[in-house]
Amino acid sequence: MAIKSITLPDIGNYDNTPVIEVLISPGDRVEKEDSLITLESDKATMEIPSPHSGEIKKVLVKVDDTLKEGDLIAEIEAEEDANAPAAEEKPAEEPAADEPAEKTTEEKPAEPEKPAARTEKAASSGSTAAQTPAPANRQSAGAKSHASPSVRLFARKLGVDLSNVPGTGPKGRVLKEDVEGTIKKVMEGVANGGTATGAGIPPLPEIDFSRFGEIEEKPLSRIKKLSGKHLSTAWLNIPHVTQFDETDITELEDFRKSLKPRAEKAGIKMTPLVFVLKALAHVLREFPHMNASIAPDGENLIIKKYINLGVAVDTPNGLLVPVVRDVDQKGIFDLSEELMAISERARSGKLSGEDLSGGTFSVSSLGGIGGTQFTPIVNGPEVGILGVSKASMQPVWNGSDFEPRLMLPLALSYDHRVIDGAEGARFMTMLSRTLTDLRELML
Ligand code: CAO
Repeated sequence: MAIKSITLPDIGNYDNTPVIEVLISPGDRVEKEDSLITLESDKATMEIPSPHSGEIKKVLVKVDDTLKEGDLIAEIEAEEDANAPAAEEKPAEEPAADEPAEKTTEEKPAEPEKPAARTEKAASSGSTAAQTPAPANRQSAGAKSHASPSVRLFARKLGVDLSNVPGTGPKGRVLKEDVEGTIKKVMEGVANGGTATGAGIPPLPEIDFSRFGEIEEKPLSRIKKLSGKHLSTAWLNIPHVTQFDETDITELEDFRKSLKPRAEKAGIKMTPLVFVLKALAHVLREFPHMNASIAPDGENLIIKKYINLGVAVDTPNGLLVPVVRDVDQKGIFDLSEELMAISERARSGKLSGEDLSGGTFSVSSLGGIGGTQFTPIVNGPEVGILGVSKASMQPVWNGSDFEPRLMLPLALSYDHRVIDGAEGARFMTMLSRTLTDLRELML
């Protein structure tokens, strides 16, 4: 073992090139070819590799120093270079397997040497490829993202993981603007009430659709923009499980029809949904964890002793979720009247802030439209949401025959951090039982 000086090798026609990054400290162990410092001229950045393996004893440069060939970089207690692997004989300019063959203007030195010329120089000076600075766009083996050292430095300073930044440069190279764009998107999400969780998720690619045909660009409604952000936040923050069931509501439907004349007389439209709300309130009493929210510190569960159900309403401008309060304390007629009033206010844009707040669990019914099932997104920070699809007559086996029964498809999505699968299944089973036999409500 001997102390050896590491000097700046021939880097082409560059004098007084500033150091933008010092990657080593005294005491660091480096392998041959590990980068020691990064230089950046006005046209190119390059990492200077170590010619030896060993322990760094002294670092003789600092950021903003300017270097020329032969200047001292560091002192290393070098190990013997026994049996230098054949790969080390490879000229630095030969692109790595995963590296783009071309280099951008931005990345080329001002007066680029022909790769062959630099190879010759390395060989004639007795230096190995290891001593020749790697071009700026060279990636270390196994590196996931293509980016120049200056972009890597920029990302590192801002704590951005480059593997999360989609590159828009040639062959997917990550540019400084890509890092800036990622940070901007994250900051917008946070500023708009999102949480930082999931912020590292790469954005979808931006595509110029007009390249493929005629397009028309229309602004999203204010409601769509707001609900879109809320839905994304809920989707990203809540580990969802959706459990499906089909409930026999043949008798419920007979009962509803029998009440219809009375309801019509009172000017009320009584749909299956109010029965679902009533049954839900009953089951939520038995499953208080479903009528809860995780505390912001993530350490506690806040259980609500009131049952206020948010009902998703389809409006011309987008989805709104007004809240029907104290559902457990109201009768079917009152609930029907309230549901009619609140959905009318939602559609005519007359909901108040009060109407839209205080929900403890939500319901999304597409039963009046169609479809057999869908997976609703939990209206966080609530814990669960019930999706209701269109009931249909189906042949159901009763043990000896097929019977025509009216079956209602239900989908329960819940936050799996709060509700275990077994609890979710029990909840659904009790809800189904209650809807099939409304006498359960009296128990
Ligand atoms: N199965 C079969 N028929 C059903 C049904 C079901 N599950 N639910 C409702 N119906 C019937 C009703 O009985 C009514 O029939 P009649 O006109 O013969 O009486 C018809 O479908 C229309 O009902 P409705 O939709 O007007 O009333 P509702 O009480 O079922 O729902 C409301 C009210 C406000 C929830 C609903 O109008 C609505 O906006 N639904 C859309 C919700 C939504 O967009 N969810 C998706 C959110 S997530 O993207």
